[in-house]
Amino acid sequence: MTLAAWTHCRLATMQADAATPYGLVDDGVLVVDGQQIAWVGPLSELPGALQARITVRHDAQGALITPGLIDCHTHLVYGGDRAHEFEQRLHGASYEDIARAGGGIASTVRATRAADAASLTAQSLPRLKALCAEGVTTVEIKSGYGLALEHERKILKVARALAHSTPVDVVTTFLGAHAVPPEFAGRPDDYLQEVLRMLPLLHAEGLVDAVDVFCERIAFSTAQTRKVFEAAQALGLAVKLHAEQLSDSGGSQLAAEFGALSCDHLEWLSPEGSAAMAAHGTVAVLLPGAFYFLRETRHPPVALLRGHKIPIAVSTDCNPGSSPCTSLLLMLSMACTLLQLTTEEALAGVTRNAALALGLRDRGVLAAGLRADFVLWDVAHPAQLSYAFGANPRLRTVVKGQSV
Ligand code: DI6
Ligand code: FE
Repeated sequence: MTLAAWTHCRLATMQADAATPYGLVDDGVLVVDGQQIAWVGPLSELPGALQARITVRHDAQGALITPGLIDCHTHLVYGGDRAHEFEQRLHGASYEDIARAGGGIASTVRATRAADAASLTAQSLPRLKALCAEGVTTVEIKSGYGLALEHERKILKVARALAHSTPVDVVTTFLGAHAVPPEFAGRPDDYLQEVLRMLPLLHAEGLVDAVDVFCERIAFSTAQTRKVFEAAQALGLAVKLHAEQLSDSGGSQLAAEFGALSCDHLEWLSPEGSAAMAAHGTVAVLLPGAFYFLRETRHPPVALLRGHKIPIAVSTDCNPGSSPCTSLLLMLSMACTLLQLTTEEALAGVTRNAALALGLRDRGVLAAGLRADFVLWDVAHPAQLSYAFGANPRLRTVVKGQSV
């Protein structure tokens, strides 16, 4: 058996109950046993018996080591782009105007349906590789630009297959209830029945890890969302929700009632919604890229989230309409600058709390018994990861104990 030790490093363990900010350990040691972390702590406390069994030594040369980053909300498998809509918005059209006029999500649905699996893979892989290049080791990918069985299946299969082209772990989410496709125009409830038909079929094919809905006045109502959640619950699937992004629809209360893993966006979250999320352990996922790109002025109520001790995650929301972004490090900076998170909250948002948002208990912090997913950075202090925007100080990524 191989026991490998990483030494000469500073560790940001991100353990929730750590005595120091970021769970910082100076002159730390990380011992890896196969795919798992066996021990983590200061060199001075490394047990002699364990030290005697170490067979491989890696000198980290003063690097900072954090858990592997987790991007817990992306729509990165899609065809085409929407740069022309960006131009329209700069000339005064709003995101909702464009959506109502048949652009927006519908235009990406056209491009995604037109792309075969090979083309969709070719278009999406660079986005996943860009995330990996910044130390991302787990990515959630949603469907939702197919909106018909064969195309939703194609997206989810491409998402699963991408995991084999890169070292990252991919978690898939069925977002059939993202928009009403053109063939169901004016018949949203008929389309909802189609969503309810697709879900068990795709689940039976092993393509669905969780279920999401875009609950918004330009998308699906809370009553429609409830039907999708009931279907997910019947299959034993976890749910999450795009909630209170453009208006307060009350989606967060509904999601919390279903024990949702997360509610995402939340600019318009009410005190009642926040209380419901706190009561059910639902994570708040903040998406500063969409806030920035849509030039929102309404801030997610961070003080309310803190007051309720709701875990806050941060993600790219990588998608062609509201956040064409493949940099999770940039989201750290924006989470601090635009949404006023602390640098420690931002880093917890892409590690510990992002893991919670995906229901993954085996990663997100550096602790014995968890997956050995971690990143070596050329920085002295973890605040520098949020501070220097546009920089990428990643030195090396280790996934399940292997350098990648
Ligand atoms: N909320 C979002 O921010 C994305 N989807 C969603 O439900 C935007 C999707 C798009 O505009 O293509
Ligand atoms: Fe989204």
